[in-house]
Parts: sequence; structure tokens; C-alpha cells
Amino acid sequence: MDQLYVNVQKPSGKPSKRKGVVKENIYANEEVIHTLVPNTTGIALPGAGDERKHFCRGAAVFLGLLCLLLLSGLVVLVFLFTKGNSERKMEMALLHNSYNNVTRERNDLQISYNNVTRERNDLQISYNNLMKELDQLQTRYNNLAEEQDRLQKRFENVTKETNDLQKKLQDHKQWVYFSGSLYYISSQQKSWQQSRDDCLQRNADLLIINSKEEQDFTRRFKRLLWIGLTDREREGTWKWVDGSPLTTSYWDSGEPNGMSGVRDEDCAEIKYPEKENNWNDECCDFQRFWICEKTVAL
Ligand code: MAN
Ligand code: CA
Repeated sequence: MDQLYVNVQKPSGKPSKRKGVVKENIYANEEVIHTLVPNTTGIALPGAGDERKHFCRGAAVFLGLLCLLLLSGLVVLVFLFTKGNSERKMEMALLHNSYNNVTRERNDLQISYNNVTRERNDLQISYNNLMKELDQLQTRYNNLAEEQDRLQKRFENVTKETNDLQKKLQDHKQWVYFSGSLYYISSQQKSWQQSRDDCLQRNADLLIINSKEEQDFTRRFKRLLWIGLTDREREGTWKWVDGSPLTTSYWDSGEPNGMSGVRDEDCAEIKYPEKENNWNDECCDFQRFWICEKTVAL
């Protein structure tokens, strides 16, 4: 409360003793001031009064300048402070912006990272599924490959069987039944021995003629045919291929002539199908068709 009465006397008329230093200085100059005021009027005269006046002016000017300087300094300080403040604010704003940008970028990156992670997981799942499928397909492929091998072998076997059956059927077609026997007429020509070997391979032998009916039966094929009769072992002694001797014969007239001196004729053939007696002895190496006979077991 005492500060309110700094430059004046308190109502009591006595200055405060607690702030005595300031009050004493101010009231100390009171007399000087009262003394200077009346001297400002009238003609200025040189002397001690003028010097004081000049000093006071100089002091006032100095004080004014000082105040101006201080004021300028203050203005500058305020300006600098304001400028610094605004710069700082600007920097803060920039930093804030940068922070926001970085945060946004970070969030975007986080989202991208999450998306990529999700995609990676999806891809991993797809990859695993594909691998599983690949495994299954591989197994299926192996099974199919095995199945294919098996079928290929089966196909080859069936093809072979078919060909064998075809051949058998073809062969079978060439067999003719007559009076308790099956007869096979060849479709190519061979020597007598080769012809016999072929009959033996067919579980048969060259034809043995045991009757007039059988002799007549052979004529229907209208071909020169080797029959199972030979005198290879002993010239002039004709034997059937089963070793039985020739009892009833159907030689053409003048046969067997043996063609001695020209060649050996040790094998019998049916030479003239149009004749009842149609056998001829011929060179065994000649190429002829042949007839096999197989007895049918009843
Ligand atoms: C040919 C051959 C002989 C046969 C005579 C008959 O020369 O077939 O075997 O005896 O003809 O003329
Ligand atoms: Ca002859």
C-alpha cells in the first residue's frame, strides 16, 4: 500500500520511512526545480544560469536520445522476438506438417505393408494349395502312366492274340472236312520235304490215300499236289508217310517211270486232276502245292 504514495506526501503529511531512499532523492531536487522555473522568462543572459540551462537541455536531449535508443532497442527486440517467434511458429508449423506427412506416409506404408502381408499370406496359401494339387496331379500322373503301360502291354498282347487268331482262322478256313478227316490245301508251293514239314507243324502229315473216294476227293482241287508217298528209302518200293506199304495205287499210265538217266523221281504227286488215275513220280526238289491230312478223333 505504501507504493501508491511514492511521489507525494501521505495524508498524514509524513513520507513513509520504509521506502525512504527513493522518496528522499525526488524531494531533494524539488527546490532546484522551483528555482529553474522563474528563469525561463525574459532575456537570456550569459552566466551560471545559462550554463545550467544548456546542461539541462543537453541532458534532456541526451535522455531523449537515450529513450529513443532504448525505445528503438525495445522495438528491435520486440521485432526480433516477434520475428523469431513467427519463424519458430513457421518452423513448428513446417515440422508439424512434416510430422503429419511422415505420419501419413507411415500410415500409408503400414497399410501397404498390411496389404502386402495379406497378399503374401494369400499367395502362400495359394502356393500351398497349388503344391498340394501338384502332388495329387503327380500321383495321378504316375498312376495314369502305370495304367498306360499296363494298357499298352495289354493292347500289344491283345494285338498279338488277334493276329494269332486271325492266322488260325485263316488256316482254319483252308481246312476241309471229308469222311472222317480234315484236309488242308496250301496256297504256296514248296519241295516235297518242306511241304511235309509244314503239315507236321499243323499236327498233320501229307495225304495218305486209302480209298477210291479219297482219291476222287483230291481231284476237286484241280491242282498239282504233293501226296505222302515216296520211294526215297529204297528205289521202287513206295511207302506212305506213316510207313505203310502202297497197296492200292492210282498211277497215270506209264508212271512211275523214275526218269532214270535224267533225274531222280522219288516223290509222288497228283498230276492230272481231270483223270481218275493221275499220280506221277516226280523230282522231290520241285516246287508244288501240297495237301495235308489230319484224322478227326470221333
Ligand atoms: C515229265 C515229268 C515226269 C513224267 C513225264 C510224263 O517229264 O513230269 O515225271 O513222267 O513228264 O510225260
Ligand atoms: Ca514220273
